[in-house]
Amino acid sequence: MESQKSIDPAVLELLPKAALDGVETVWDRHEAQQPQCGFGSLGVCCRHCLQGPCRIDPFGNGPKTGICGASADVIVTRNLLMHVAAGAAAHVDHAYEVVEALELAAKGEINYSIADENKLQQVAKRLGLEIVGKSKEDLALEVVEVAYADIANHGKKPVQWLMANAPKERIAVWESLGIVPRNPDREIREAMHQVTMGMDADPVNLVLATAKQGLVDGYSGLKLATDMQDILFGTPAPVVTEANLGVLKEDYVNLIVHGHVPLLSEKIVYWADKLQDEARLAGAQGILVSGICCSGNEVLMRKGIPLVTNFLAQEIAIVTGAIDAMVVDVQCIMPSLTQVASCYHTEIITTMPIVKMPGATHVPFTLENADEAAQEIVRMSITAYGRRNPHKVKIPNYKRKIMAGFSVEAIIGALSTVDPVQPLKPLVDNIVNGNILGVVATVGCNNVQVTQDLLHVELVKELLKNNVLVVATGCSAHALAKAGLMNSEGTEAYAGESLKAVLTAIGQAAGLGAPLPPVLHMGSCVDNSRIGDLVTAIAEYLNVDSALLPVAASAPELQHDKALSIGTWAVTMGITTHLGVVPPVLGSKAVTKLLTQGLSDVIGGKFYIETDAKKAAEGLLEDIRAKRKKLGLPS
Ligand code: BF8
Ligand code: SF4
Repeated sequence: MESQKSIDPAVLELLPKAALDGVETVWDRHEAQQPQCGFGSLGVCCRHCLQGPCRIDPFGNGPKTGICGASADVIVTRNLLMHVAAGAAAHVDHAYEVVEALELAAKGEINYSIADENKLQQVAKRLGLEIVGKSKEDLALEVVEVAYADIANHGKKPVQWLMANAPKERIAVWESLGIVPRNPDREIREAMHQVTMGMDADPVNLVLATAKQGLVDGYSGLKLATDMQDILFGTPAPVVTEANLGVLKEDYVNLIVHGHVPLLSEKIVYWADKLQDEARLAGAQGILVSGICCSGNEVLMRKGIPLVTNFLAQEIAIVTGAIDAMVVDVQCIMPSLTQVASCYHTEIITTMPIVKMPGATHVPFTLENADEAAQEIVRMSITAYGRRNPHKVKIPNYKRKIMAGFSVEAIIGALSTVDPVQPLKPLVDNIVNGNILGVVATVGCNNVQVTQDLLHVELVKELLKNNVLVVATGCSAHALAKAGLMNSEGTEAYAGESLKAVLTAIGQAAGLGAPLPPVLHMGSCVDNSRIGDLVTAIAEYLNVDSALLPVAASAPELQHDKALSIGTWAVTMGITTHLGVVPPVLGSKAVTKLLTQGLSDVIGGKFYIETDAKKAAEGLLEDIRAKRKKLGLPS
């Protein structure tokens, strides 16, 4: 049934067209995989050495250990550590690419500039650097040096980016557990070592190692990447645009940016604007750049570029027949894209040495040739427009207005219109008095195992009704944008009375003439660091441990290793973190209990697994109320 695939009306409209056009989608391939392996789903399959694969029989009288003697507890935690370390590696790799860009930009060796000196100074101050009397280039180089010192650290010194930015109370907890990372690369290497055959066989030790990877992700991945990107491209401020497939324009060259690192997509946006005339000469009205996944979020936040769709509908976007080129960099790019594109005129363009696809055109993108590569890509999209078959074009008429761009700086900016001296006060006062019951961050992906966007949207509607303020990133933000939860009308329709009153008052004070949206779009997945910064700022303001705040997180439809590592970081921050898709851990009862209960005694946070949206909302509300009660706040 189509309706079980997605709740996005644009996707539902195009699925029959996909079938007619002979396109095989992610949903078809998911069906072909049924039934999926039960051992793998429970996490009790091990392929860590060539004596295997081994699998544990979690229910019957089959083997209780692998050939080497590893138990279900060991196999499950070893697999989990590997997932989380892979997620951390993806974000750390992303972050250091941008560190390198800042270095070369500051040296004047590439055509990128430092767009946000104020952010640079804030970052430098946090790192304890002197800022007075330094040019922005010199200060940037000092900041870069600290980032490089973290990956060059071969001693026991903790990661400086973490020490400078994490709440003090949290650092004390992590130190007591011995999980403060020293050097992101070394920690990831150590994790890869720790999971090999004949290494760690203590599930508790493996779970602590997993928590350490969460910290690597949080500070040397997410936080570092966001800091660098804001310095290079600017800190987001509120922007208004639209989301969903209806943003595509039939008479324009449609060029999609897809992936994650804004180094490429920023250049594409720039050159698409410069080359509008060439598109007009080719018979189009102009060039429209729009975005998928986190590349979409990045250029939305800083440039107001419209959002096309999220992870699960990346193929469906091509089925519109109106996409002339889709350019990708790294992460979350389905290998099927070239196959789908072969049914249309769409050009798939890969750009990175570690992401190539047979059937795509590869335009190598480097920091040094960024402008040339971007121009070439824009021109390829114009040429492809000339090959478009108008009979194959169908753009669903669905799009929603959205307000995005809510960096912490932007949120504080809006709040300072109410209280310029203590900008956090209006937010915190309203949390304390119960007008805002709590804050929930919804993050992460789509996952084909569940109806696209359903869990995100249903969970959030339930939370809003109960006066919980929601902040969102990643594909969750896309889902909520498409559902009309990121505009003032969304506040009128879905926010509980006291939440609505607060959002209306802030919206009026900030001169919007309308309420703030009930869900604040805080950016891409690396921008989960912004949520961490907000939580840290509130905790500092109240002088309490972040683990005590009435704050929770949810990755309702997670699929990627990165989502698991972000979730692990949230747990280390002391935050209850809901997962709406069951991760492969249930094959060990002891480990499941540790992750969902035991961890909270040790670290303050825990995972909460619930696949039903209503029940998940109830569970999160219960968690928030319990935290309020502990703080002596009315609930
Ligand atoms: O980094 S939410 S599907 S696009 S992993 Fe991927 Fe998941 Fe989307 Fe952004 Ni994040
Ligand atoms: Fe089997 Fe042990 Fe090898 Fe894993 S490490 S495949 S459980 S023998």
